[in-house]
Amino acid sequence: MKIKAEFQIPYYHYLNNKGELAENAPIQLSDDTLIKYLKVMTTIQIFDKKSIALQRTGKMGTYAPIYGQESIGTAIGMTLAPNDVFVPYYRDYATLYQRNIKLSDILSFWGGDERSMSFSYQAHDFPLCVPIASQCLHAAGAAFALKYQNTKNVALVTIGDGGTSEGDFYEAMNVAGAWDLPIVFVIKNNQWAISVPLEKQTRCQTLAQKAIAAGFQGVQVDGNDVFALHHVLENAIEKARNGEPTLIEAISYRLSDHTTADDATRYQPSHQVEEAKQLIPIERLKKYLLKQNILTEADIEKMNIEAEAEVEKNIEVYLSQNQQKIETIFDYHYAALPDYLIEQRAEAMEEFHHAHD
Ligand SMILES: Cc1ncc(C[n+]2csc(CCOP(=O)(O)OP(=O)(O)O)c2C)c(N)n1
Repeated sequence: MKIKAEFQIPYYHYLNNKGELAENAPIQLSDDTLIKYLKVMTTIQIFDKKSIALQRTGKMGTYAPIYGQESIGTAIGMTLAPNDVFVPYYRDYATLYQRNIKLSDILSFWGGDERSMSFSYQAHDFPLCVPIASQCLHAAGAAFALKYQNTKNVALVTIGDGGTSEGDFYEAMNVAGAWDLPIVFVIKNNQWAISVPLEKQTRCQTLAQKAIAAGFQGVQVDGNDVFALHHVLENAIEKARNGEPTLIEAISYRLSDHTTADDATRYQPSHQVEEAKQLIPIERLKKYLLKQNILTEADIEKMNIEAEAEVEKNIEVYLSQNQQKIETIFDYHYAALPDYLIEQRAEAMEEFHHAHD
């Protein structure tokens, strides 16, 4: 017997929970970069809280929160170049925000108006994607196009831990390896796929090792550590520019309900939630910035106030937009509606008018 293949999965972590940076950390981030990190994460955390409030008060539809996972999307936004192609799943507000997508457009999406995802002003990025893992194939297609056109741009796609059990994920990974595509896959491993915990999702020791079967490197990174994320993403994006894909598994925790239609207290063990709360990325970054005298408490307070005002402005824009008519739910799928949908359409219109009279 001979060993035909062996592999290792590295894990990157530089900023500890006390806000101390490892002495041997092979990355330095400028004060301006770190302040931008905090600004984006603060804005998105406020956006998240207010979005939940909008849903709870009947002003928006179902919404997928990102509490506890703000740093992964922020790091992607910080490292991906404007002309690269970003292919999100549905918890990617931090990245979209940095790629100039209006927060009011994200609210419109969750308000049921998908026209807001056409991004006429950022046309090469993809819309939020709810059909799990399908975005991986779209990203592989985009990466193929970028390669075919001889650009040095890359596609970066995100997916949840549960999504990595889908065929679309494996197919996209396989073609990325086989065709040397300029692509980076980022798994936002928040430990849960709705109520299914990771240990029931897979027997794999890591999700990152799924890359090995596709013929390229998989790495794990502390998804609550902006230094490690920045380092790993920068390297992976650079490698992708030369036709070498990477799978990044960013470890985090979903400190929220799956969506506003869920109640996570029914299945997330409270001791686990308490442990995860000690690891919140924004708190860790604040500790570092305060310790290093890069920011003061007053600076952070000012940042909060400014972020709050920006989010409020976007909420006003969202609320002042004309709502789509209720019947549009039915109007764009069929050339001729089947009878049962004609009936449902009429019923929906009647209920809507009844509720708004
Ligand atoms: C193809 C498909 N199957 C099922 C669903 C229903 N669904 C929505 S979210 C979700 C769980 C996804 O979990 P994960 O990939 O871990 O991402 P997370 O929501 O935790 O960020 C499922 C099964 C869907 N949207 N699309």
